[in-house]
Amino acid sequence: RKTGPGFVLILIIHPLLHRSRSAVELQGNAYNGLLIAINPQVPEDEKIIPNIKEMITEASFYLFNATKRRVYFSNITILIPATWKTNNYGKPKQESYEKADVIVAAPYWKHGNDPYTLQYGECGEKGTYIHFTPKFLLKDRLIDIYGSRGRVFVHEWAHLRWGVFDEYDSERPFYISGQNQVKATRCSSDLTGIYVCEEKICAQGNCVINHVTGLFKEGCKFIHDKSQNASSSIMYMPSLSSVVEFCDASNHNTEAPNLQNKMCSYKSTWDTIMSSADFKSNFPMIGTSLPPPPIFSLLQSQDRVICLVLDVSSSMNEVVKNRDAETSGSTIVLLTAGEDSSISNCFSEVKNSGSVIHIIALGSSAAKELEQLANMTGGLNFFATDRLDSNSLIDVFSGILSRSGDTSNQSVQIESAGESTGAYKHFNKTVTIDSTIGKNTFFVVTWQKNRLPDITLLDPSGKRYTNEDFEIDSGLHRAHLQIPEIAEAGDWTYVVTNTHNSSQVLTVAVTSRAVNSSIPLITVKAHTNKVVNFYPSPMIVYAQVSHGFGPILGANVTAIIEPEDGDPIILKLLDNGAGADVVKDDGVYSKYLFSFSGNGRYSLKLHVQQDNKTIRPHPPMPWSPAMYIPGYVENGKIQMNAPRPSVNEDDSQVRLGSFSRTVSGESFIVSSVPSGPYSDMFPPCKVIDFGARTEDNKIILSWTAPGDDFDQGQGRF
Ligand SMILES: *[C@@H]1O[C@H](CO)[C@@H](O)[C@H](O)[C@H]1NC(C)=O
Ligand SMILES: *[C@@H]1O[C@H](CO)[C@@H](O)[C@H](O)[C@H]1NC(C)=O
Ligand SMILES: *[C@@H]1O[C@H](CO)[C@@H](O)[C@H](O)[C@H]1NC(C)=O
Ligand SMILES: *[C@@H]1O[C@H](CO)[C@@H](O)[C@H](O)[C@H]1NC(C)=O
Ligand SMILES: *[C@@H]1O[C@H](CO)[C@@H](O)[C@H](O)[C@H]1NC(C)=O
Ligand SMILES: *[C@@H]1O[C@H](CO)[C@@H](O)[C@H](O)[C@H]1NC(C)=O
Ligand SMILES: *[C@@H]1O[C@H](CO)[C@@H](O)[C@H](O)[C@H]1NC(C)=O
Ligand SMILES: *[C@@H]1O[C@H](CO)[C@@H](O)[C@H](O)[C@H]1NC(C)=O
Ligand SMILES: *[C@@H]1O[C@H](CO)[C@@H](O)[C@H](O)[C@H]1NC(C)=O
Ligand SMILES: *[C@@H]1O[C@H](CO)[C@@H](O)[C@H](O)[C@H]1NC(C)=O
Ligand SMILES: [Ca+2]
Repeated sequence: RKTGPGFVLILIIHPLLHRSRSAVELQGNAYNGLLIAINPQVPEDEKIIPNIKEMITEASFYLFNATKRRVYFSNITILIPATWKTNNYGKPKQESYEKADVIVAAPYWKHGNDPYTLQYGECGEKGTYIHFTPKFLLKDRLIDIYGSRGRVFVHEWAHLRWGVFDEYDSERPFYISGQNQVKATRCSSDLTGIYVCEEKICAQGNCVINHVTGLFKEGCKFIHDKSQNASSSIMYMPSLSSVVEFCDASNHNTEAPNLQNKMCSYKSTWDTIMSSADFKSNFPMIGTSLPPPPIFSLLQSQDRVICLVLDVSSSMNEVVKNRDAETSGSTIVLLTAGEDSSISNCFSEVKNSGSVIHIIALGSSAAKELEQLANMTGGLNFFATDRLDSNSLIDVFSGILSRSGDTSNQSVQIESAGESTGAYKHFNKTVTIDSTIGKNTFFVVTWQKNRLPDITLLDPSGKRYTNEDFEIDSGLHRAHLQIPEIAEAGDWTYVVTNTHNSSQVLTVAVTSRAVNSSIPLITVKAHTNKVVNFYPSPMIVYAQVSHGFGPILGANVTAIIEPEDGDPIILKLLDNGAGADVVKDDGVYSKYLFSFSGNGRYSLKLHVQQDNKTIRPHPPMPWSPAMYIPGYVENGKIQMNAPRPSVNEDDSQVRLGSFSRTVSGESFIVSSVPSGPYSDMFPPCKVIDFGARTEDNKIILSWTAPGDDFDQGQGRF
């Protein structure tokens, strides 16, 4: 084996961003375990916590009524960052910023306060988190613009929990109805208001039809009556006081060109919600009494004890029992290659231990129950193959992160490469240190045979590092170099020469940290949409590439998926809004995964690379944010809100130069793959970007063609 404890302990400090599943459970009619976390960079403000409590309390009653007495919020946890004053708050156990359902953090773009839900799954799939800015929670003038915070919360909760979509569409605010009339994209269509155009753009403020599109010209807006009779929909405009329900089959507007219709095949939001798992066996509360108000627990993040457990051949019981009350809330990283038939004996103890257990299953014989240990403690699951040419253990350790939301001292992996190198041959490559990183930069080289390879490393200005500069551990076959102070941004080239007279595997891994805590890091998160998959159902692999909260577009993203036995599957992930990729240009790259070579555990690794270029997202926020209400008509008078702050070029993206990242995602399990050859099982996927426009009396249709198998290969039409 090429690893030893010493090797592992050095690497344990390498974290990586990883979002794990929500811990919210529906028990009876009550949602328990909702986690709201405040980012460590948010300055302390004594009003934030009371305003969160007020928001959730209002939301709970509104939600209860909107779901016809089916669900409300009960136990809520608010996670306060370590950067805030201590105040006898509780100590977190399995809660961490990275797992939060709701985050409070700096805005997505500089002057924006739009609440939004990070949602890039299919219809009915859960979102990742809801993002509120501190200003949204503190500035009461924003209530006129977005509606009351509790109502906004229920709107976002429906995105997050039930995978429904908005019923407005800022890109397509109008449509031509079946009666050949121009209408505002909305639900229900009973909502009343007037069409108004800014005086600057249209004469006398009247909306004018554009003869090419048949729709109103730019500058025209639909201004709602403040007082309405229509009671839906919450996915449209919960800020209207009459709106207390979701659109259902009786009033759903199937003509509106919005995401809900596009993604959910014209099904109403209420019908989509009712078909979610929450309502399979849930019954409305009987009687007329209101549910109890939510209960809040306040916890404050603190440093976590990390304990590494290598290969427990005896029993998991020992590991958990030895943890006393002091270490509850610690993190255990369990690295195991063996079988342990008694794992399930300690499940209840594990569950009560208050520890988070991350699992690294090594090789193909690791016990089958391991995944459950991580599942019940909110830990992560990884699988490392024992193939010699992969750095899988190094990569996996980079996948275990401090998860506090503080990226200023977080290590990121830039390179992970390995190659079987012939006698006296060399292995060389160039890695890019980008402008966001450079502190604590490590180069780590490993080899197999009892002979130190020749290592040469050149920095961007030509300075040369050789074996003399590296710290060498010949017993572990490993050498490492920490670049003093800040590693220079640019291309670094390494050449590792095999000095042995037979061929061997040489590997190189490079990690670094943020250069300055005020510069956001370029980060990559890797995950699949399922933890267990049954053939022939397909999976989706996702990579989220971002700079702070901003998406990075146009990167080359390659997924390497390794089974227990057999060759890795290589996929190029795309951000093109077609096939598995729901939203174009949101920095989330996706691809279907369906051609499995066998059953068992699979590991996931991503390589992300980008040249020196800048592509700005358009619109600046790719996920549909809460509606910015232009104004209302009240007693026949138009009352306009302050206009939406405009997005300035510099706000949406800075020039980053070229960069690269290597990231491991959680492992997953595939079963029911037949052993023999199989016939063409896979249909082309659904077209989700179909469009039509008129030009010179012709209708031009456009769409991205799916593949023969989902989004891969060439379909025939
Ligand atoms: C509750 O919902 C019903 C419709 O289902 C509505 O008539 C009623 O006004 C709502 N009550 C409140 C307090 O929002
Ligand atoms: C919710 O909180 C109450 C009071 O703190 C507690 O009694 C109850 O067990 C909690 N429920 C859950 C599911 O955690
Ligand atoms: C609401 O309903 C009332 C009574 O039916 C009617 O008088 C009023 O005009 C309606 N308001 C709107 C905005 O449609
Ligand atoms: C974790 O376990 C629960 C209950 O056993 C199951 O419903 C859930 O799907 C599991 N989650 C994952 C991610 O495996
Ligand atoms: C950053 O992390 C390193 C290694 O864990 C530690 O030595 C250093 O003190 C940390 N720096 C800060 C500013 O927290
Ligand atoms: C690696 O070495 C080969 C042969 O010496 C050379 O052609 C190539 O340019 C080198 N690549 C890098 C990235 O330095
Ligand atoms: C490699 O070198 C060792 C001694 O260092 C020698 O015993 C062995 O025969 C050599 N192998 C080859 C393939 O030349
Ligand atoms: C970090 O960047 C900020 C703004 O760019 C600058 O003011 C500050 O001096 C930098 N800090 C360090 C330690 O370089
Ligand atoms: C990205 O992919 C394109 C096309 O495959 C290729 O031309 C380009 O060199 C790649 N860029 C990087 C940084 O790897
Ligand atoms: C990126 O390109 C710009 C101009 O295109 C250039 O000024 C800059 O130096 C380049 N940066 C790097 C790191 O190559
Ligand atoms: Ca995308």
